[in-house]
Amino acid sequence: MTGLANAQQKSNMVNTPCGPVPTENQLRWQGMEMYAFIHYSLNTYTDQEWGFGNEALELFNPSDLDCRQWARVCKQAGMKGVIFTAKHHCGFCMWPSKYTEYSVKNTPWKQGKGDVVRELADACREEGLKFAVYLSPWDRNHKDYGRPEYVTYFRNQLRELLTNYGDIFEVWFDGANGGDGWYGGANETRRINGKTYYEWAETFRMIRELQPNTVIWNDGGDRGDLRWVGTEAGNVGETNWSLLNKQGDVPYEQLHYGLENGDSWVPSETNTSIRPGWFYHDTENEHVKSLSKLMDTYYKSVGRNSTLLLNFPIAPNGRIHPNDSLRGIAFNKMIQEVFKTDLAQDAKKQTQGSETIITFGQPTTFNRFVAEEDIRYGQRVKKFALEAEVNGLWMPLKDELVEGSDGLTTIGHRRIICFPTITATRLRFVIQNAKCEPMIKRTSVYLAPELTADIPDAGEKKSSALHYFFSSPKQIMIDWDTEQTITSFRYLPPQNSKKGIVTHYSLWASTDWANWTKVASGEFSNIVNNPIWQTIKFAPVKAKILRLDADRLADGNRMAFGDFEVETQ
Ligand code: FUL
Repeated sequence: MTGLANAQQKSNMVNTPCGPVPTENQLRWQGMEMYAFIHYSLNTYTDQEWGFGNEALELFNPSDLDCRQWARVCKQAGMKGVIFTAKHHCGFCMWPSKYTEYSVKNTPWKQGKGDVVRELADACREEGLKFAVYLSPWDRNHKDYGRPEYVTYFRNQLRELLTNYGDIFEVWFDGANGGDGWYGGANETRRINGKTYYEWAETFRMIRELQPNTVIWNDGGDRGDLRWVGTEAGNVGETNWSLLNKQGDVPYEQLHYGLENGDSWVPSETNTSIRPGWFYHDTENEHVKSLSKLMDTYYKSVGRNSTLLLNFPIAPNGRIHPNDSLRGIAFNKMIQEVFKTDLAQDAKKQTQGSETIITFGQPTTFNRFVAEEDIRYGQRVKKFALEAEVNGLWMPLKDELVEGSDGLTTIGHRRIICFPTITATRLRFVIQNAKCEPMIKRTSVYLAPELTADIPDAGEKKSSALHYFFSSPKQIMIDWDTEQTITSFRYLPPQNSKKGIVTHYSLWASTDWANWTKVASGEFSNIVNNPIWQTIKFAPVKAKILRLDADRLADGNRMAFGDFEVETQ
């Protein structure tokens, strides 16, 4: 312990209010640090990210569903628990809910006698993992979605999940709410007010009664116990306060960085997938995140006072694909390797006022610094400095994963600072600004192996090989000199802004500029939160001109793209 205050001072400070403090549940949850998401539903069989709500029940018949394999992989990947998509937006229930016919009970799998939630809950317990559920509030299957009756249905389902499957460590809802759907055959668009429609306060009360030790996720609406970080890319702000205000809207900045003077303890959870999509797609098998990317995600989540919720999709056979499991396990091994030996363990640590000097017995080589606050007493540090004595000279260190500043701001549960490898005799850690007396419970240094950087893409856009033009702000034309046989169209949305992202499209083909045939139309689901390549597949079509209509945009009134590609035969 490198306390900046002695034990007596510390015990006095317990009674010194320094802003909000975590509950027991939040502390326990924060200590889990990494846990897995598992996305599995009918989408797995339709190659979609969001089901419409009318996907056929017959599709669900995995040949080799093995929840024990999922639990073993998660365990070996260093996950402390699993959150399972018991029901995604399509409304299909992975357990035999007695409140709907749209569930595993009406599928060919195990002649309708199966229960994936049960199998996974049991497997997790056998592996010593905690278990939790994701229940989508948006339900594109249910006829009553948008009406008060649906809220009762939603709570009934939640009650089933919270009473029949043992301890649930977290209840995960979803910010995606309302839009088009099947809705019992109505086939229409239903908009709801996410703040008022679900009457969250009542639902939260029920959750607390049924699962007093759980934590509730939310994205900034009615305050739960933890917050979404505003992106699915796998990072939270380098400045990350575990605070928000109890009331009021929560804009992206607050989701991502927290609120320094917030009046409630609402820590962050960073959720991302091990591959581009949340659900399994064959086409992504070679795009499982590299070890470097996963380590970068770890530093930008667990290393920034957050937890990491890492998704493993289930493949159609009912198992985690070997590419994902091998990478997940390698990721955990790398974390263990990096943090195996604290090189400051035997060093002399002297603290005076706000400054701690670590004096190494001999010149020591390292590239990571870790600091932790004792968050039982709140989050206090606002700004710190780090200097290393190299060849007799003090040199300032900065977080190399942060651009534009030194990145040495908040600490919280854990802050990991990455910098190029140095050999130093001393390290100076100075707290320059804090809300009140800092309560540092750990400082350590490590030497991480160099990782091969991801191979950057060549920077060349696929679309630069095509002749295209905008015929209107919401229409793009691509033409060729000769007739082509086109098999698919791929769209990459703009990467840094929601403006112009196409959420609903129609694609048309022509051979003469006059007669147009609709090739495909639909929705790019979840494209705003997860702006990855979207593929539109169709039966081969002959065309000299292809036209993409942006039927709906996420924001703004002019369509935009990061890139696009046309595949021909
Ligand atoms: C999003 C959903 O829309 C995605 O499909 C996925 O479940 C992700 C975790 O949350 O908002």
